Amino acid sequence: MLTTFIHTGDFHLGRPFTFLQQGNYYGKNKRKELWKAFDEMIATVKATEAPLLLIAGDLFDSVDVLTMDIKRVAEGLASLDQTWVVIITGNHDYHGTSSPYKKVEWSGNVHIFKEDVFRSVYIKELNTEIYGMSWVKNEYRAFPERSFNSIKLNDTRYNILMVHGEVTNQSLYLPIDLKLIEKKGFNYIALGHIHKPGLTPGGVAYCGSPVPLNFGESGERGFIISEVKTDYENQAYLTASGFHPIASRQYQTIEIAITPEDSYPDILAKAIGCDSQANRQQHYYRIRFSGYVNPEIQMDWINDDLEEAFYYIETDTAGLEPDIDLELLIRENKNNPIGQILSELEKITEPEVRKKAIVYCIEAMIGEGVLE
Ligand SMILES: [Mn+2]
Repeated sequence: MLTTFIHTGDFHLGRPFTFLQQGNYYGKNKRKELWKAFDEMIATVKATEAPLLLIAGDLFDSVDVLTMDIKRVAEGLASLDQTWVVIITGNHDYHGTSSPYKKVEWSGNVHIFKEDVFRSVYIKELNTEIYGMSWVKNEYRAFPERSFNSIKLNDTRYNILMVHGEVTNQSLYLPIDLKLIEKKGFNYIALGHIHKPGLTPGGVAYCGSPVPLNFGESGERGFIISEVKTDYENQAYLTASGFHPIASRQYQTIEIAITPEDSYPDILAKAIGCDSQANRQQHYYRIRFSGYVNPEIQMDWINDDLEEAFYYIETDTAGLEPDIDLELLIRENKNNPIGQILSELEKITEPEVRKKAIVYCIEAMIGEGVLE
């Protein structure tokens, strides 16, 4: 009888991480963090004595991951000798010619779906039937509807569906029609691919990425633990699912508004004031400056000047405009070289280059006392 199961996926193990802030340090730490999350997942399966673990695709980041990484996963799953593990492949680790799943031996408790039509595995001791479809190439513009429609559920069993794709009308990543899959009558639908965890009241869930992978993935991450109770009187199964967070460094994108009255130390203080010292030394920060800045202030070294206050910091000053009334300056200097230079610089088409050129020019002119 099924009592507990864990739904995870989208680990993207073996992913090479690159960061804007220099050095391989962050990539190495990120790689370690992924493995730590995998180990924590294995430990949780053991601690909860869950008899079933579902991995809904993209366990590996690519079909070119190192064999040692695949072995590490296979060993971790083999250590779950009281647990059935059911895996589907996703767009990143699709089961093609160079499938990572072909490169190592998998223990007897691991079942891997290897076709892009729906198949099922029935685990008798859990009275549970799991239907799944794997990716065998890296693009699916259509859901295998005919194969899905041929599924006939046995209502006396606990029925689970596993699919890796996108709940949407049109996609290159296996579009899923939620209504279609819901009405079949599965007790639980384990989805993968979308990295933001989400659970519907109808028992359809994206487990999300257990560790956030980039600045697009904000908020808490983890996996899903579901409890199953059998209602013998009504011959039904009751499933209650909860989210189990995994502690990892989060990605924070923060907007900071600058005014022309702010001095350079004011700007640094605003950036450092965005979060507590403990948080700044823990998470990844991307600070976006916006508003108008005193044209005397150069933002070129802002990242270096903030580096020590953060574990990881990247800054974006593209939304920051120099506090200059350029039209007025050009008009006031219409008959001298200052106006001529400024109106030439204004013709630069690339906005970032234009902005910098005008700021440097004005700064130089103020520095030389030509302009005040
Ligand atoms: Mn995917």
